[in-house]
Amino acid sequence: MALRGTNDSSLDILIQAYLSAGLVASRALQIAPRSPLGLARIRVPFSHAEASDGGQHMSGSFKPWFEREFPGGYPVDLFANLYARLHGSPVRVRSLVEGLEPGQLVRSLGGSWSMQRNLGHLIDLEQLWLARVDDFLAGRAELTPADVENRTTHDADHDRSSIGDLLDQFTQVRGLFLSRIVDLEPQQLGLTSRHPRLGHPMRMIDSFLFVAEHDDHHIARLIELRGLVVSQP
Ligand code: NI
Repeated sequence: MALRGTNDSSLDILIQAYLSAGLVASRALQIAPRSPLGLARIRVPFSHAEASDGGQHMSGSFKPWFEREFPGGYPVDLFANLYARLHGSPVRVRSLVEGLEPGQLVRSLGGSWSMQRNLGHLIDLEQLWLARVDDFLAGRAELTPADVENRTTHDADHDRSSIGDLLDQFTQVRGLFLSRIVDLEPQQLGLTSRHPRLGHPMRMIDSFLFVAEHDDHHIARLIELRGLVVSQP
């Protein structure tokens, strides 16, 4: 793929300009600028959001992660678009924690994960995504299974880290993942292996859609949490 050679610093400047334009637009619509997308108005009952894994996966207005289905079929010739989505996740997360106090970033609402723990969880899972790329390329019949109880994230206590360190770590591990997939050939993107939890074959490119959707799942939660910690001192 012809993505290598992208000037990351100039790309980041463009992305920041894009985000700034969005902030201006939200101000024009009189949406509270500290509440991206105005989602502070959405109230998820946290007793309902509690899940067996500690409530980190949203319910209410959000579909629980384990109820998601991935039928496959993502076009291989749209890999660059998927790559762009995966590339943008660290910047999107950074925009959502900007301006918040340390106490807001580690605040747990209704026993669910704080903003920092959601970010730490994204960092923790990057090893799994890398391992699965290796599984596809090695021709393994089944992908490396996820730790469905998220023990790593529960044990890591990401609330004790600084937000700056967590952001840097996510940028670093995602960069490693991107460098691993950027040069894959279309034929490699079509390699298939069985997803252990979903119980059906998955192509490598569809596994990247799985990663992008998992990013969005937790980024949506970060948007919601940002609105809640700002509006509920
Ligand atoms: Ni998750």
